[in-house]
Amino acid sequence: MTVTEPPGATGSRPRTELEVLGACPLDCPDTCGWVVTVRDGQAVGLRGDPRHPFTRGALCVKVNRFLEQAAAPDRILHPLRRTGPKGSGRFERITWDEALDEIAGRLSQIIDEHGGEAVWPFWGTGTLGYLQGLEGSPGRRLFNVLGASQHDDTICSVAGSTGLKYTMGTSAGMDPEDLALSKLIILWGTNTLTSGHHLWKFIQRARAGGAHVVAIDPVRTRTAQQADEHLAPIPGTDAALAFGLLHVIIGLGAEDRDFLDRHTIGWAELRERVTEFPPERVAAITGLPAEAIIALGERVARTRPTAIRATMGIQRHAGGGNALRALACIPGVTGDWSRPGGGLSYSTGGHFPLDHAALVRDDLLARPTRTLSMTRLGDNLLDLDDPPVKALFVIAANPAASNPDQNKVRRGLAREDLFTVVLEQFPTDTADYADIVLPATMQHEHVDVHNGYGHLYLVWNERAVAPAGECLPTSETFRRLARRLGLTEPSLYDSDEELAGQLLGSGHPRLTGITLDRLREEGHVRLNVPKPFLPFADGFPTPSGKLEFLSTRAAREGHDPLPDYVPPAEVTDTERAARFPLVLVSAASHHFLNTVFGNNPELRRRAGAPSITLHPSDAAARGLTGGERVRVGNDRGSFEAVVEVGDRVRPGVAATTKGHWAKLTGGGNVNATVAERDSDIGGGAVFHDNRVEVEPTEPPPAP
Ligand SMILES: Nc1nc2c(c(=O)[nH]1)N[C@H]1C(S)=C(S)[C@@H](COP(=O)(O)OP(=O)(O)OC[C@H]3O[C@@H](n4cnc5c(=O)[nH]c(N)nc54)[C@H](O)[C@@H]3O)O[C@H]1N2
Ligand SMILES: Nc1nc2c(c(=O)[nH]1)N[C@H]1C(S)=C(S)[C@@H](COP(=O)(O)OP(=O)(O)OC[C@H]3O[C@@H](n4cnc5c(=O)[nH]c(N)nc54)[C@H](O)[C@@H]3O)O[C@H]1N2
Ligand code: SF4
Ligand SMILES: [Mo]
Repeated sequence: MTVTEPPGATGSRPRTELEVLGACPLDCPDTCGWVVTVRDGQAVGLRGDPRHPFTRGALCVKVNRFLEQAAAPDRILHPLRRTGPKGSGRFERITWDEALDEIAGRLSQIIDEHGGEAVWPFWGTGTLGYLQGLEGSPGRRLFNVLGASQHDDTICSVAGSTGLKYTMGTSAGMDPEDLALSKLIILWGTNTLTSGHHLWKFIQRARAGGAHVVAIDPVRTRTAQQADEHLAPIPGTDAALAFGLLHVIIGLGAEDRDFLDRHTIGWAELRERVTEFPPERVAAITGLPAEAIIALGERVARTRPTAIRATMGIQRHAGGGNALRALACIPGVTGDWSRPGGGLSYSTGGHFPLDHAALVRDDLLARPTRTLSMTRLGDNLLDLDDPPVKALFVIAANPAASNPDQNKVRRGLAREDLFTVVLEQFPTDTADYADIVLPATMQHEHVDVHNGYGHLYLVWNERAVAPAGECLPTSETFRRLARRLGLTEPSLYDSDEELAGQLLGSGHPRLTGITLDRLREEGHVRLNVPKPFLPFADGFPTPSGKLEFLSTRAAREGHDPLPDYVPPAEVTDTERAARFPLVLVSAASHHFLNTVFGNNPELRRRAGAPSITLHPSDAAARGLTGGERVRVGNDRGSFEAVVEVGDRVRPGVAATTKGHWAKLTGGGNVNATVAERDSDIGGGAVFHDNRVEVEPTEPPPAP
């Protein structure tokens, strides 16, 4: 933190101006460092930290409006109690004492009657801070003492992470900064310029060094538009494409024999599987021309190092886990893992050896309790018994807008016998269903510690200003609730700084010298890893220590020991295709971060109304020319959208974005159409594996 002299202070009272270092809390790989300018206790400016090696001074179109958002008139500033029916959003202001008394009373009664497992702490991704949100860090000690159900965070990256772990032993691959050293970059199901744009400068650096950039995405996104080449496969067919590329690579004899012998297991079996995917078959599965598959396979075969950047998009399908597994085989065959600038980059999260166990203290559980899947919220609220969920704590999540099968989720949340507490900053679609809403601080009002999942820096977030209204940090809310419940376990009362110290205290060499004091002083610190970073120079963290094309661990967990192509559930369902002909992909919005900022007037204006992009042939078949309002739906539900026509999508595929608040955009959003269904591995959500039809909402004009 630096204190600067006031430039030309006027008046009798001296003015102070502080620059406070912090971090963007949102679920974005870039985890930017930021600088808050504080004048007389008020946050008057926010900019990217120019010294942060990844941020380099720039935030993004969304977070540039963070301070405006923090001061927005709809910010929740006091505890609230519901006065209208569930879902109505009608509340009265109450005091913290009243709120905590009511919560403690209801909770004790529910636990007495139904046991601790009737309580479900439901954590989302509103903040990735270890102290205020990530993976349920705050409150988890308390819920463990209460013997609550465990929350399985399946909404985002579990399929891909688990799939990659089978092959690589971890989902943490390349340092994304090392993409700058690549000669071929494949942006595979990732919209870099929208969903984590700071990586782009490293890609541009590679280009300056002669790299070729290929985008593989069923939609011509901003990123695909900027690439040198764009392949648009049928959604959910990436594993087949990966095998097709390997077919070409192996056909050319371009595999790295030495790497295969020394660092992999299951090469013979993988090669056998690859023979099932000649380019002609892959062309039929993916809808890509065989020549394009052959040409890209040849390019990978002859270009060292090749980097694959694949993030969360391609796993949101029935075969999502296997898709990432298959992609991870490519650098194993080419040997790119041994070259700086080569390999696969997905999430760097697993490279941070933080002591998460010390933070969440699962040892406080008296006995193991059941695990409830986040993306089965509807099923779990409506169909569970023994015990049913009777108390739901929603923490930094907005499931009524973000979860699959919105209508089912709402039916669950509407249950009169369910006691729901929502810790929030804004009156979201979910908060409308709360019995009690507790006001949460925003990032510049609390402390937190973050790691990037698209870089290798730890970032400290210093508190810059006092909380707005009566808002409390989520960590403090649970300390107060513990006290109200009369709990005596001492660790429930550890301060935020104590918690941060425990998290950093794993003793791992990558953290040597990275103390809380140093992190606080410097704002960000890179892990103790070399640059460039070869993550598997000392072997892969698999059971064999090698890259496992053939995974006995996968087999033990009920999967094919080899990666395979698992077809998407709805994309390839011909019966369903007859009723709902359009495959709808709903990826990241440029102007919202999940549903955060979905209520910001300026970002809503820039984003426009929810839209659906149709290929000209699909539009023409429905008599649509663009600009019409339509209802987009299937047997699960529907939402309103405005038609855009363009060849940004391939025929049969339609595109929209996530993030719109249902209540601000006609009462439903895209998740009214998405199924509550699990992916092949890890039980992940399948947002892009979805079929719909569109119908005009207005009668066509008279001829
Ligand atoms: N601006 C902005 N940034 C964000 C977010 C946001 O909401 N807005 N969300 C954040 C979060 S939580 C996450 S998880 C990430 C998500 O960001 P990404 O990892 O980029 O994931 P998605 O946006 O879901 O999808 C990425 C791309 O994959 C494409 N895609 C969909 N299905 C397939 C397929 O089967 N194959 C291939 N090859 N491509 C496919 C989509 O068209 C899309 O362009 O971004 C984070 N960053
Ligand atoms: N159709 C479709 N749906 C999707 C996706 C998709 O690709 N397509 N992507 C999915 C993905 S990748 C993700 S990660 C999920 C995200 O889904 P969720 O985890 O539900 O995340 P958000 O919708 O952003 O809601 C987070 C809420 O946390 C609140 N919040 C922020 N900071 C804090 C804090 O410090 N304390 C507290 N108490 N609250 C806070 C915010 O105000 C916000 O309302 O959405 C998923 N939904
Ligand atoms: S959302 Fe991403 S790009 Fe924007 S400020 Fe946050 S970390 Fe940076
Ligand atoms: Mo996500």
